[in-house]
Amino acid sequence: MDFNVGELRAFFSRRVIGRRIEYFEEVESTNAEALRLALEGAPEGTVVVADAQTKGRGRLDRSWESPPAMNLYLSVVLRPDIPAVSSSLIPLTVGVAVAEVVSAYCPGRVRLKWPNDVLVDGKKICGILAEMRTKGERVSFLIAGIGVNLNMQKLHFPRELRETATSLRMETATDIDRSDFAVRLFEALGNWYRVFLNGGGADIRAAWLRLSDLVGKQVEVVFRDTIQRGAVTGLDENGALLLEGESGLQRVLAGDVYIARL
Ligand code: BT5
Repeated sequence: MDFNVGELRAFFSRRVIGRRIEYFEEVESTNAEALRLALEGAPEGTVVVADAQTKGRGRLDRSWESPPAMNLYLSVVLRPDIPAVSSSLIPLTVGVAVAEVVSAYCPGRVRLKWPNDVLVDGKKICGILAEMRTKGERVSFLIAGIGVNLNMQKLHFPRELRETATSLRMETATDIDRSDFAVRLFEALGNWYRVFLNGGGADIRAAWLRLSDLVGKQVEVVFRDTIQRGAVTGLDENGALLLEGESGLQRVLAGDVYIARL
């Protein structure tokens, strides 16, 4: 089940996302490769895809398991002409697009976890890493990195991830065609990115909130050595998580969310 990059290039040559596709057997990180291309002037919609990553990155120096021949690791160069402060909605936009595609394979079982995890029945199937470069107060470009576990089996995961991570194959008991998934993903990304550019932030937030199932839940958000606690009331215009806690309404900009045990 090879990744058919030729088919993908033909299909997306006239659209924004995927108008240029760079495919590698192995890279350290598709985000690093996309960053390099973006600094050289690669156009919006350039996608870097790799069969394997040797140093797949998560947030905060964490790593992303990226074995060859089974999953999708890709990074998209975006060049929205917007103030940097308005960019935090982009990772959520990407999350909604991924969740929509994963939902086509396992309807009703997909949830988003703020800011950027896609879960199937509570287990992580996709991580998103957005990295930005600014020019003054505006976005110069943004790299949206997406790792989706497609055909990984339990034994391919390191032991410590076996209870918390999953793949589409594990959830559906069928082999997933990576090219098919990529076609659907590029289309969904293109559609939702257009919604974002056309001022559809409210639609994105509504779609995200519907998929997250977090509103009203009591959560703890851990960022480095700080913890914020409260009940989720929604997202603000920029995608920050809103918590109603003991000290009033708080905006959360970064961190990992845990549903509090009461
Ligand atoms: C993320 O970080 O979830 C963002 C991951 C982004 C990966 C993509 S792959 C293409 C592109 N190029 C890159 O170099 N990166 C992007 P974070 O929320 O910090 O979660 C990282 C944590 O997820 C790790 O510490 C593990 O606990 C867990 N994890 C690692 N690999 C995993 C996998 N393949 N599936 C599920 N969970 C994983």
